[in-house]
Amino acid sequence: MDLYFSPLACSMATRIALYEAGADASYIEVDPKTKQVLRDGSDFRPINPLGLVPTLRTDDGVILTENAAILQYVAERFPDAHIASDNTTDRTRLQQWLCFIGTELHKGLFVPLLDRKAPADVHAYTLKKYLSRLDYLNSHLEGREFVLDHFSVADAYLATVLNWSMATPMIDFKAYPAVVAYLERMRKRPSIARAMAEELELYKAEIARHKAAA
Ligand SMILES: N[C@@H](CCC(=O)N[C@@H](CS)C(=O)NCC(=O)O)C(=O)O
Repeated sequence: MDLYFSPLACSMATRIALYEAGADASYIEVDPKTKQVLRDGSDFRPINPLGLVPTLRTDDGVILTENAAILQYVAERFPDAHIASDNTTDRTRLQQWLCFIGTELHKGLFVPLLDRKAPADVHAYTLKKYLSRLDYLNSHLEGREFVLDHFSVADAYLATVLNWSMATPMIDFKAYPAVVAYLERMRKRPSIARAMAEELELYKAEIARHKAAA
C-alpha cells in the first residue's frame, strides 16, 4: 500500500490510521506547491489529477482519493485494529463525524485561515461563520475521550486538523477547553505522537526547500 502525503497535511490522518493498524505501507512525499513526487521528481498529477493528498494506492493497484473514503478503507482493510464501527448506526455516526471534520472544520474553518494570501475580510468572515463549529465540537467532547466511544479514524482526522491550530492564532482556543484537552490527549497517543514528530521534521525540510527556491 502506498500513501501519497505532504507533511502535516490532512494526509497525516491516514498515516495515523496505518500506524494504529500496524500496516505495512510506503509513504511517498508530494510537494504541495510543485506537485512533484520528492523521491524521483515525477509529476504527481497523473496519479491524482487534483494534485491533492491523501492519495492511496492499494495493494491491488487501485488509486483511492478523499480523506473520509480512504480512512474508512484503511479501517475496513485492517478490522483487527477496531478503528471504525461495526453496526449500521455506529458506522453512519462515524461517517457523520468524518464529513463534519472534512467539510465544517478542515475546509470551512481551517483552510481559509491557513491561506496566507486570503484577504483579511476572508478571515473575519470565516471566524464569524465557522467558530460555531468549535462550540459544537467542544460540547460534544465534554466528558468524552474520543469522538465516538473508542478511538477511530475520526480521531485520526480530527487530531490532524486540530493540530493546525498552532498556525491559527486568530482562534482563541481558551474558549474551547474540551477541544484543547482532547488535542493534548491525542498528541500523546503513540501513533499520533510518532506521526506528528516524523512529519514535523519533513515539514521543516519542505519550508526550507520552498525558501531556497523563492
Ligand atoms: N477533498 C479532499 C481535500 C484534500 C486536501 O485538501 N488536501 C490538501 C492537504 S490538507 C492538499 O493536498 N492541498 C494541496 C493543494 O490544495 O494544492 C480530501 O478530503 O481528501
